[in-house]
Amino acid sequence: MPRFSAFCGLLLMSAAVAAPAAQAPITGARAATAPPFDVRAVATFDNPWALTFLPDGQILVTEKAGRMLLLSADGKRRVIVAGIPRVDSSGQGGLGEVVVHPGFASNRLVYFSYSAPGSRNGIVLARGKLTGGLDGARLEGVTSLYEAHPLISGGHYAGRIAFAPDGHLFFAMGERQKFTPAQDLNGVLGKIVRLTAEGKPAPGNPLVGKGDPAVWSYGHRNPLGLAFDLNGRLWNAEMGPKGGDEVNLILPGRNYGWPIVSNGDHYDGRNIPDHPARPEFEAPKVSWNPSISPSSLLVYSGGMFPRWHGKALISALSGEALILVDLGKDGAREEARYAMGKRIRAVNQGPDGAVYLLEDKEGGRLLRLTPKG
Ligand SMILES: [Ca+2]
Repeated sequence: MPRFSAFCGLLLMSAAVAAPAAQAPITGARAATAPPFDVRAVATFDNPWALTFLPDGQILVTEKAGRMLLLSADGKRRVIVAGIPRVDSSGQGGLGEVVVHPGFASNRLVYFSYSAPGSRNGIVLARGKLTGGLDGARLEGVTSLYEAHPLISGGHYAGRIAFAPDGHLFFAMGERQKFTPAQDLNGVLGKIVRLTAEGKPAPGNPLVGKGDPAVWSYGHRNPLGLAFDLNGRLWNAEMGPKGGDEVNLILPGRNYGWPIVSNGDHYDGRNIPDHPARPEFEAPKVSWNPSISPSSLLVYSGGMFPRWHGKALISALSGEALILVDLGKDGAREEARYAMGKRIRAVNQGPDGAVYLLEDKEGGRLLRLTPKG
């Protein structure tokens, strides 16, 4: 099942473990491991971006240009979901994340993100109620619950959504390639915010009085992966600049240092001090140089791949791989890298424990991974 299901009801925010002082090793290019899975293509899309599963196995997929599709569990039948607002799909914008509410089976609520039309815009968190099925699906009553601010033009948006085990919603936003917004606590660009399921700043957020009341953590660049692990800890994966892609353990009120520190450097070659130079900022638990371009992060909770249980799977664009990361008590480490030969835009898990990937770009396929037969 999607990211939120397999948690016991721990009280996690406050129980999150303290960050160890140790600095993450910088990982270089790594040899691929022989994959323990068979791959079957089950559908094809035009620039797919995200996918999620309904409890019965049907699949929702977003395409960057603005379509949401509902597919049968086997991928063979599909329908366009009506009711999606118009999106700005220029540059890195478009229709993005899609997840279902933890209580979807009874409330049918679907949450999604998109970049709104306009010369200056923000990534929008929206919600609607899924009605109908493969004979005609629609999101009814679509409402914008939250919009990133300040409004700005261009750059990367992120827009990843994760429900916490206690029902709060975490929303990750990019700094739009404008650097300094990630450190400005009056705005939410380059931040992870913690919201109620209605999109309001959640009670008890850590920076109330010091900045925007929604902010949970800051100093992020392009946080495209966001998921809770089986112990209730929140992890992200984010794209660094040239090098310096990261996996971070996300703790309340912490500053992850972008753009002051990065294990990568500017695209034009100018140096950015590495994390060890400024230990007051949270250092990544895993960092990659050269880049792998992490596009999403799943914490695997199924039984089909016992060795992956409780570990993170990261889809990689430039890395053209699925990367297995062991989430340890005090750190994390890359455990295996499975070459996929294509840019991978998203990873998620079906209700039966199979792992699904979306390839990037036009003609991107939905791949179903099952243990090697
Ligand atoms: Ca650096």
